[in-house]
Amino acid sequence: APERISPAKHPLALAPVTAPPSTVDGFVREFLNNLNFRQGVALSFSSGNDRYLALAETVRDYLMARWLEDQRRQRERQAKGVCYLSAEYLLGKQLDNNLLASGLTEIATEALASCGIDIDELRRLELEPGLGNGGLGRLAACFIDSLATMSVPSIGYGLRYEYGIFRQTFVDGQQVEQPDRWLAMGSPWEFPHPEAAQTISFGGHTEKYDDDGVERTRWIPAWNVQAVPFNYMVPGYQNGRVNTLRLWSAVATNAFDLGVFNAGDYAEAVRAQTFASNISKVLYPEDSTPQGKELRLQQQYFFVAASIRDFLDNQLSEGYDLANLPNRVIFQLNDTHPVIAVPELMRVLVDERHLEWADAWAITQGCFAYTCHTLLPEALEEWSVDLLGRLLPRHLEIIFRINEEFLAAVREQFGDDELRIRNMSIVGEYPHRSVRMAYLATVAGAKVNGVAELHSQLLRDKVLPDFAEFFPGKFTNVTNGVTPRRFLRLANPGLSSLITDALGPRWVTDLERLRELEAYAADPEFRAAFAAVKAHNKVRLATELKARDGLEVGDGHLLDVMVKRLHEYKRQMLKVLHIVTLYEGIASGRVAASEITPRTFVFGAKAAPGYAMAKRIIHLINAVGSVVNDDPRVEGRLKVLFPPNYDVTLAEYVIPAADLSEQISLAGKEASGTGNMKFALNGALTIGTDDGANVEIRELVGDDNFFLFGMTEPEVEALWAKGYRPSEYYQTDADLRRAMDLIASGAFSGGDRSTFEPIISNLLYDDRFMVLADYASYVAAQKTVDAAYADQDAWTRSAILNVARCGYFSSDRSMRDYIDRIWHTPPTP
Ligand code: H53
Repeated sequence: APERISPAKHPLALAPVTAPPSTVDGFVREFLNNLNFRQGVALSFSSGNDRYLALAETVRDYLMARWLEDQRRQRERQAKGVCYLSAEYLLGKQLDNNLLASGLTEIATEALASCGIDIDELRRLELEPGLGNGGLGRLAACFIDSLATMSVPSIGYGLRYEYGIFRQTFVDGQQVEQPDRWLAMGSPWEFPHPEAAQTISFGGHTEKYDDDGVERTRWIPAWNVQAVPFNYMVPGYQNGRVNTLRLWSAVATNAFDLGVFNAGDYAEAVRAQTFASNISKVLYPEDSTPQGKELRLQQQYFFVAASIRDFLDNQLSEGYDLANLPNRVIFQLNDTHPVIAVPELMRVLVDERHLEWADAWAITQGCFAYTCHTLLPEALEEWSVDLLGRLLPRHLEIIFRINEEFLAAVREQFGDDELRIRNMSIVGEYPHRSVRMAYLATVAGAKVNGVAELHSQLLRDKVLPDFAEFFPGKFTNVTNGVTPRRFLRLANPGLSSLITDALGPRWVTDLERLRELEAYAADPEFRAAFAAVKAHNKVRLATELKARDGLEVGDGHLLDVMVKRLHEYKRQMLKVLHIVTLYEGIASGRVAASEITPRTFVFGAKAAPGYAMAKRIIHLINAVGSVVNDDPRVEGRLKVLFPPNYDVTLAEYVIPAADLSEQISLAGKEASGTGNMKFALNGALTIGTDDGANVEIRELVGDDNFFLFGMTEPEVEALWAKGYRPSEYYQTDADLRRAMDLIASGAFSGGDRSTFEPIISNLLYDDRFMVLADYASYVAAQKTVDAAYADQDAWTRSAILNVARCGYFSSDRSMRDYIDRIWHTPPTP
């Protein structure tokens, strides 16, 4: 706990902390102070990075008074709050967001201009903290933004990876990963608190002991590591509220026992000890396909153990009665990654605080809720009993006991139905003994939610049906959302002004107001203005891609965008087959180039470094791109662009410029998707399957404003049941055959037929994600897109209706649903 200072006497020490004056002069003074006194440079000799850091510090200074006040109040009020536990936060750049939140954008721009500085140049210098892989990490970032904006008492807990998601480069069209040194130039947005470090333990064994006649267990760990918290401000949108994101960094403990190591080998002893600091070194780059590495389990335990201890030690009032904990906090488990928090809380309550097991279990069940983000079996983490026993022996015992009592309860209800018991056991026996973290979370959580209607339904009916039956009422849905601050207000200033001119400014925190735009869709003047914004955003993207990567967007082209992680289930291959079909048609002379709607295809996608097929598909996209872009026969008609290193910063250019949003996963595979929401909100039309949140987007925008194709989830199931033979589609569909043959012929690999052979064979003989089955339907839907795009005015009308009808997808609404259905944590404005 922080040390208390005896009452201060100086009047300044008694006054509340105040922000500098919100004027241009006030800003200039603060900025120069920071430049001189913190960066230690004079303006005339400062580097761009100096100026960026001083600017960031200045924005921080303006937010500081509110932050300190909010921290004080949260502690004083002891209102129920949310601890969001997430291994990933994909934050994006902070400067612009924090300027917007504090309402300082104009003042800062003018202040810097008056010092001869172009604020845009400083914006570019910021490196985004890429502390996440994709949808799940970005969702966490949207949620903490909404919680601050809605004044919900909350704190985000996570890991401060020294290296975030890798920087993607292409060498001969193939992905090469580079380390992301995001901290190298300084990190002005974080506040380290080494004095508040926690000691986190691993390994060793457990033993029973007699505590005045009570038998207890204690854990004798083998090694420790220090968890140092770094705090980040999470400002609400112009509401004077600043919440906290607390990320943990691992540091070796300095106490080490020389005797344990080679006596006298000081250097070796130090080296062995510092390996502990590896824990927060790097983000694992797999999105929804975890690799089960020991270091990953260390990361997970490290951050949740530190977070729980931090909450119990620092957020609760003196002498707090832990029986009331469920009325004070809800720990939201973001996927299975933080689920080891469940046995950790049990261990703290039983072993350290000496509560009875049953009481501790009741508290634990009241304090956790679990969000499942996937349907892919390989994404539901399992940890081998061996590994858990070695790394966290006490936690393994606790898990066994939880499981024993749970299975006893199951037997009581269903009798000795051994198959059911085996299916529901938290400890799986095959192919090796392992702990099923999703089951543990489901048993422990007060609620379990999926992330879109369809997903929650499939979760209940297909993934966890026995649990849904055993725990009626535990399962619920909260459809994902995205923050309108970053993904509309900041990313699309043109559309934002247009909306504000029409509706006033309140849509930014009340996105359902966009409904009122429906009336404007009928107004030719508004349509023209809307189309002009889209055109402007395309130019902005074209300029950026040219400067960033030397890429050229086709003039007047339909901008057709597919940006997301590279995964077979997301089916980038379907998009490739469409492009090759268009190209082959022209190149072979069967189709006149003039018949084709000019399109620029934009891809953005990172592949997990160990995912060979995904990397091969990246290679193929680049290979198709270089052939298509160089072929004079399709000049002016088709372009394929694949800027490397798609990240939040690039997303903010790409999404507002898109005409067509590709959401083409196999039905039943994409839990929700959130890119789909961002595109629709920015006036792109979706071509998509009946999957994830696409279903809800289509319901809201209407069939006329959405290009649906492909099998439904029940149809997919039926086809599997009947027996899926992809090669039959190849045999019977001439367009498909020609496209696949062209790839197989080596046309995109300098005549080498082997380069992409594994892709072709996989499609022909395996095709787990049924690309070939949906190909014809997809190509037909793309023809409908062409026809629709020919009527520009009607297209614009549809685009406006997409914007108007997607207010539901604000993450503010998601937060409201979490509060109503799961958390019951009222805002404290
Ligand atoms: O989470 C998103 C969903 C998306 C889903 C994604 C996700 C990850 O990014 C990582 C792991 C995981 O289990 C799920 O694939 O469909 O929109 C946010 O809920």
